[in-house]
Amino acid sequence: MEGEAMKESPKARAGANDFHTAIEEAHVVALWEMFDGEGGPQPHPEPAFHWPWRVLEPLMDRAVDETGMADAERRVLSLANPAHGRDDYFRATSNLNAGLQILMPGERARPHRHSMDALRLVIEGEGAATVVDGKRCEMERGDLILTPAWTWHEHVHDGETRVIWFDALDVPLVQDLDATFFEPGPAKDFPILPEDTAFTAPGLVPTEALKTPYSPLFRYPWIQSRDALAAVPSREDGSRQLRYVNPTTGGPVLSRLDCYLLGLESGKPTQRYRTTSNAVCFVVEGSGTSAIEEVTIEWETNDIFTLPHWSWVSHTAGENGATIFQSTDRDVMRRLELLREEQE
Ligand code: GTQ
Repeated sequence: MEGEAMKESPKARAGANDFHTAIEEAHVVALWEMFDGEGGPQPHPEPAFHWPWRVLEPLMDRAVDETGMADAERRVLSLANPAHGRDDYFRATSNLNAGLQILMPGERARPHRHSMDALRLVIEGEGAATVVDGKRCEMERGDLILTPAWTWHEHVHDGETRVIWFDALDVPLVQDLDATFFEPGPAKDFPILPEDTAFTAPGLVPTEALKTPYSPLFRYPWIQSRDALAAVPSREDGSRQLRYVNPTTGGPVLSRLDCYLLGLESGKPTQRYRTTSNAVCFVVEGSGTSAIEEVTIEWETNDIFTLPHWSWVSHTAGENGATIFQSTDRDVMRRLELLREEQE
């Protein structure tokens, strides 16, 4: 037996070793040894992750003690998903960054622009504004404010209390594509865009050709989004959904961030679905639970949690129903012909 093994295996093994040494030296990899050729995204995406407001809120106050706006470009706590490691601190989920930003009365986050798309969903406070390419966008709870790629933006605050908002950006995708550009202010050379009031009549848009790859509306006020969602017919599972769109194209508000508002009826689990796109959820109203593959998240108002791609998802709202804002990379996946969606 041993003699036989001595005759065949070592030779075969030596051959294999020679081969593996040779391919390593040649900087090539034998693919047939790496893939089984079946299934979805491999390895499976990270588990869903949850950042509760009760944990983050005290840290925002401490962030104010830690740094003044003279020293910080932006006072942001970036939500770093542990599945991606602490060094990858811009990844809340695969392609999406999220964070919380705080500005105190009288403070200002100076103007800059970057190649990343960004948006803000206001959590609390009054009297702050984001100035986007010279347009002043007031920030009130639930408002969506867009700061599209390469638009100048600064945050100012003339109010009386702290202002906190949710930030979402496409940082990981732009970093992976190595297309990050950043320029500090002063802001200059704004494109000429119609005032937001030019879009406030439903179904009417200016005929003047707008060449921006983003919505010319930079502010989507909460009172309008809330009333619109309330009027949307419910699906069979009790959920209602709105998409925030660029009124001139019907497409996503930003080239690489596609936003939705989801209304949930109390106690009714939504139909399970999965998609190749990723989402970061911000709970605008209510509480509930979400079953996301093997993870169940119990969320409350102002909590943030992720829906990683290709994970089966079902949400159930608590007593008074719930409203969830979702920032996604869905339209990126669609335009790349990589969007797959399934419902049970
Ligand atoms: O407010 O411009 O969360 O540049 C990360 C990068 C916010 C901002 C972030 C940014 C900003």
